[in-house]
Amino acid sequence: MNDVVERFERERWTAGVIGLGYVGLPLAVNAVNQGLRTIGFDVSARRIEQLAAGVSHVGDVSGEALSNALRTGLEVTDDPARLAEADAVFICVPSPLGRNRQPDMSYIEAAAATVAGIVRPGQLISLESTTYPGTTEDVIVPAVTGAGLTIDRDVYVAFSPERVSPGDEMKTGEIPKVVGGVSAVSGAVAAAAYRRLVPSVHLVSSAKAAEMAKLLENTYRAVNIGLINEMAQLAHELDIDIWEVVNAAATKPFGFQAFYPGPGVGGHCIPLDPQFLAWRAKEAKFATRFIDLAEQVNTNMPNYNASRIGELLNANSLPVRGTRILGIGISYKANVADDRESASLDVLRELEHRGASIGVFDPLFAADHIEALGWPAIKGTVEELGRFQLAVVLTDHDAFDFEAIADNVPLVFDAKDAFRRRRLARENVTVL
Ligand code: SAJ
Repeated sequence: MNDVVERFERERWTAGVIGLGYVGLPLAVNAVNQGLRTIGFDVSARRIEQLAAGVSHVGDVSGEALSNALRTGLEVTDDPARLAEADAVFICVPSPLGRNRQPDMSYIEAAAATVAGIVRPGQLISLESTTYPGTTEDVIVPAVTGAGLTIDRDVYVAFSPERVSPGDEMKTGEIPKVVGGVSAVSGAVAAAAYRRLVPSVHLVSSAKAAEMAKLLENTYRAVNIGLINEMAQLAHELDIDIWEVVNAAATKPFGFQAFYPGPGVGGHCIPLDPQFLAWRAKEAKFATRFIDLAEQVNTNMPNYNASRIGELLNANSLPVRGTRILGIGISYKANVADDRESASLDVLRELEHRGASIGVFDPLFAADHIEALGWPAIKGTVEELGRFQLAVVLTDHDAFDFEAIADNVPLVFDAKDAFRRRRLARENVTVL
């Protein structure tokens, strides 16, 4: 085993990545930047064609970084057979929830089938996709043994959760990684491989522990966001400014991490990941009450925001029905052009359901994307802003001119405390 660990620690081996999305592409580019030849595989021929032309679809990988990687060791392909050349294969495919919030394992299972077709002695196979504890043993190991190979004698199998936070400045190569093997030997080999990719590797005793660590990280966020969303509703009932309270509590230099209320919880991680744990817990006849309660509170936040907006209109003798409301920001979080699972869309749909006439202003999206959602795309000119009676700030991209919004729209509902965080005090702005 030591010679294998040595090989991964010292030699120039070849990395293989299955899935070149917001996790796999940064991993592949980082591997090349660490001096490793890398074969990036994706099932989408179109995505491969674009990547080969140096066009990146991932916000955290610039066209320049991609082109540089293509020049210095990255090959992209839609031919899975090329992965046989890789000494370590990193699986970075989607792991969404399917119908009735059950894990949709189809992408991981398809990747496992690809591995079964290319796996060979000497390889490390590492699953990175967020999933329920036990997946690596249940799905990846059988793909390897089914190909006639033996774990630890021929092939090493591990799990290492991705920790990408889209739009944040920390890059894949700078973030510590948790690694857990299906055995101690596989764990040691995987840790050696990952030490070539990231500055810090934290080895745990099993793949299941690594799978659970990822789910704990994101469940921690979902539950604390649920807590602050409930506190926001209570504070409003008590006529207390929740934002002032959070900022005050955050002055405590220990034992408190600030979370903030908002339109709800979006993205492809926080709303979904805790459900993997809840699903696996149910299989073990265990009730995950915190996860379930946070899910209830967070998924009700769009409705709560719509009610608060209705209250504000009412206080200004305006019915929701027929009022022209401008949605400011549809991404699931600031400075990211991604509206998957975005609570901002849910707020606007609820307002429309209550009879409002909706327009959308989000400069991170093309007009046709917004119009495909069923709403006119506003470019933010003074003339356009003046057409609306209320603006609702749902995602506070840095690109917005908040002064122009408050100067030209009579009423503003600010679900992100965007104005005060930018030291813009405005009489016509009401915070969540
Ligand atoms: N949100 C709140 N209040 C908060 C924090 C977030 O309402 O105090 C909302 C955001 O607006 C967003 C959602 O929750 O709609 C998720 O926010 P996020 O900051 O967790 O954003 P993600 O999902 O892009 O990134 C997360 C990572 N974020 C951070 O660590 C800061 C992390 O949870 C995971 O590493 C990553 O997803 C992942 O891929 O699992």
